[in-house]
Amino acid sequence: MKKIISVLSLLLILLTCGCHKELQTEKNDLVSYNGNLQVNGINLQNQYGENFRLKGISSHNLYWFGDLISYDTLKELRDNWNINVFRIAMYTEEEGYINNNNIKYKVVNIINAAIKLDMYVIVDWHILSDNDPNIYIEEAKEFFSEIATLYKDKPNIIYEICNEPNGEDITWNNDIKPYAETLISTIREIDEDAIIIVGTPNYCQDFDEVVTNPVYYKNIMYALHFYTGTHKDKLIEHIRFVLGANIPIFVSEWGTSTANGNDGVFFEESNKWLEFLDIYNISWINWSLSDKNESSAILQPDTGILGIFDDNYLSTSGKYIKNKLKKKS
Ligand code: IDC
Repeated sequence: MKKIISVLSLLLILLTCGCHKELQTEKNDLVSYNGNLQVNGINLQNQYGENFRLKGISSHNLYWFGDLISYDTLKELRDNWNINVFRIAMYTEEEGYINNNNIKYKVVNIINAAIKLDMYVIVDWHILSDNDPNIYIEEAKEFFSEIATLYKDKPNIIYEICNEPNGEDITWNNDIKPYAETLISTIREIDEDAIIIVGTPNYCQDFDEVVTNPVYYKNIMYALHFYTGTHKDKLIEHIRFVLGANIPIFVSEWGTSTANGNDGVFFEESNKWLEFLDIYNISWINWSLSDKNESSAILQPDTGILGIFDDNYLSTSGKYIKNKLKKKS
């Protein structure tokens, strides 16, 4: 009997180790393997010129939900959710950087944790209510110069220079492209080749002018954002056309809700979008790591970080997203 028990426990230990191993991040996802990323046509590639895909989660506004993000949170997301990138949404307004410069120390802490964990990290200048990126262009130049100076030698960093330009009078040709060129040249003076993601008109959904007038720098990708309860087939068809025009797309934000961040989860529509992104190997980041009472949050309301470690505290969207991230494609 004793023998049987000990054989059984050995088997159990072996089985658990096996499972655990399966959940660990594969080497192929890590920065130490993939190195400096590059853009080739519409594809994101690693240092060996192999197509490479980033998938991860975005923070919410750091001022409200920044405390949820730590080395341990990122490690768990890396090891048990399979994320290989984390997006730091540093709002400019709404208690963000403009009136609260110190938020940049939080940004730096998260970047440092991601570097230690061998993960990619996106530094997002999260404009939103300040719809025109030119409003705070001087602050943006200063901020990105500082970040680029600190991290120019680290392949982990991806710059996202303006979350979502919006407003009918804010156009690609007149406002966003000139801003992008200024910021790209500011960053490139310090960091010659990191990936830079550029926001596009109408909350990152209208590429008509981008297609005819892209920026002429290498390693640039263009942001597409969608919320599956609001943005459907029409936008998918637009993006098919954009990809056909050889414009590289990065989904730096999407949600399973409607565009207000709530009223989800839209499973069928989300599946459709993810299948579309799979076909083109497009990288994606889900909105958002928060425990706010809104359906796009991955954690149940007011449960802190519990859900990161224990599925019982995940929201419906959180469960859906964790499943999708764990499914390798
Ligand atoms: C939303 C948050 C919500 C917050 C609001 C304003 O989910 O809790 O009150 O911002 O700060 C975006 C934006 C993103 C939005 C999100 C959902 O990039 O900041 O977050 N969304 O509305 N674009 C389209 C949707």
